[in-house]
Amino acid sequence: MEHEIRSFPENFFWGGATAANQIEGAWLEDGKGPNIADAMAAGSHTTPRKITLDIDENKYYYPSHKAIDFYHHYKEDIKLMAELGLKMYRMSISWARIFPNGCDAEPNEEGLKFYDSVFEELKKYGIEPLVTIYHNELPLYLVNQTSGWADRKVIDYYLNFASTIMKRYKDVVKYWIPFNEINDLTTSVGNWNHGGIKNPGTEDFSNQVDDPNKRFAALHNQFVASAKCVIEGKKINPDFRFGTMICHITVYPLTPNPDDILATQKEDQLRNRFSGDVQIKGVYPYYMARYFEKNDIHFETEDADFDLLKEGVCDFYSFSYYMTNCITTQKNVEEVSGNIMGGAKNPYLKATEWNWQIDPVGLRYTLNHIYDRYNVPVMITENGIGARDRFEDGKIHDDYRISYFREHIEQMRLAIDDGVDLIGYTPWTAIDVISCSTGEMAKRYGFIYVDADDNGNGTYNRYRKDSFYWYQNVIKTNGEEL
Ligand code: BGP
Repeated sequence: MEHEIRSFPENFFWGGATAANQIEGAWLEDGKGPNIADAMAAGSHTTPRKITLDIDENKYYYPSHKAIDFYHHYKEDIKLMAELGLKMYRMSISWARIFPNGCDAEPNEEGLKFYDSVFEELKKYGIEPLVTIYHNELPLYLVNQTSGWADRKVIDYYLNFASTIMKRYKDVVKYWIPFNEINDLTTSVGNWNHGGIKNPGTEDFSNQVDDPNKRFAALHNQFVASAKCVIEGKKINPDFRFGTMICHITVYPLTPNPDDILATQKEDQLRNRFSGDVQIKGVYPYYMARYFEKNDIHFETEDADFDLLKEGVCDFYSFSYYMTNCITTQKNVEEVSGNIMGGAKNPYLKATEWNWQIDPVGLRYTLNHIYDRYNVPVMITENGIGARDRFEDGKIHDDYRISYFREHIEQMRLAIDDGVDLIGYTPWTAIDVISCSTGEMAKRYGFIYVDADDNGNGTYNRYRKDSFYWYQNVIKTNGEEL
């Protein structure tokens, strides 16, 4: 007997995502202070982004300072998102817009008002906000005053920020993500934009000097901060729902050689499972103690931390999914890149211009793997293709983006058919943003095109891409027409 493939649930959150530092601009306007994203100069696929504690605009171009100027375009942008049909908008709140130094006694009212207006616009169109509290934006002052997230004091500063916004927006925001891609701190690339850690000798983003003691201290502090945020948030409004946000780099063994299988398991444990387990199960998995011992990694913890981790678990599992990579013990294999880690090239997959492998079937596999492991509702909070768009006569024919999304959404539906409780999808990105890893505008992800180039030149006018109309119909038909 033939079975019909299950449809997307009626109340499925079709959405789009962004992050404050990649869209807002207005980096020092209305009382905002500088943050770590503001200290990253522009780079490219081949030129790494420089990290400069002294921001020198005469010497470097810093893309976040203007970004796509969402700060002055939010009404127009949200109107376009409404036209697109978004049911959910994932955005982040800039800590330094609310507390310019990160640890000020009073919040900056102008900053709070800005997000009041953003939420008001979203409400007008019935778009549900999903707010990332920390998306790679430690206020720069704290980098100089503390050792970034490796310092336990930052937990309290974060909590003060998180409580301030959760109280202010308690009636308009229900869904929260305490940390974006928290597991990025399992790699050295996470030091700066996740941990706010700049070790002596670090000059650029893609080649950072690493001190695993500090890095894992920072990760532990973020776990504790996340748990405290969940506990505090539920007191503010018991209806709040909190999600993890794991940068899920799904890994496959390159060959059936048992050595490759084992190496893949180890990689998966460290990069993916570890952080998800802490935030959903509330415990450090057994293998981490041994990992710290073998690698001589030491950091400060308090007994009470482990009770907090148990109590402050997240309600749903959300993750970003861009690519899969292969793992092998063989040397000299062809390699591919990724947002936090690369791997060996998979001969069955194609890659983007930035060498991220495209693997829609891997998304179904990943969804099943996650739901099987955690048994809580699942949301995909980032997925998309960074590509160079051609802008001609106000049109952008991005059929490659349509194909990418079509193939991934087909696999999402199959995962739902497998029984996975998938509740939402907020692709990266609702509108073009500046790239995090390269600082380029040219690496575009959006359904909405922004006329700006890598150096901040352009009209900043917005245009609907072909993918805009395509996704609009996907949402309208609840995923029936792809
Ligand atoms: C994720 C980040 C996003 C985003 C995305 C794409 O890791 O959470 O902020 O930028 O990757 O990466 P990139 O901008 O480097 O292409």
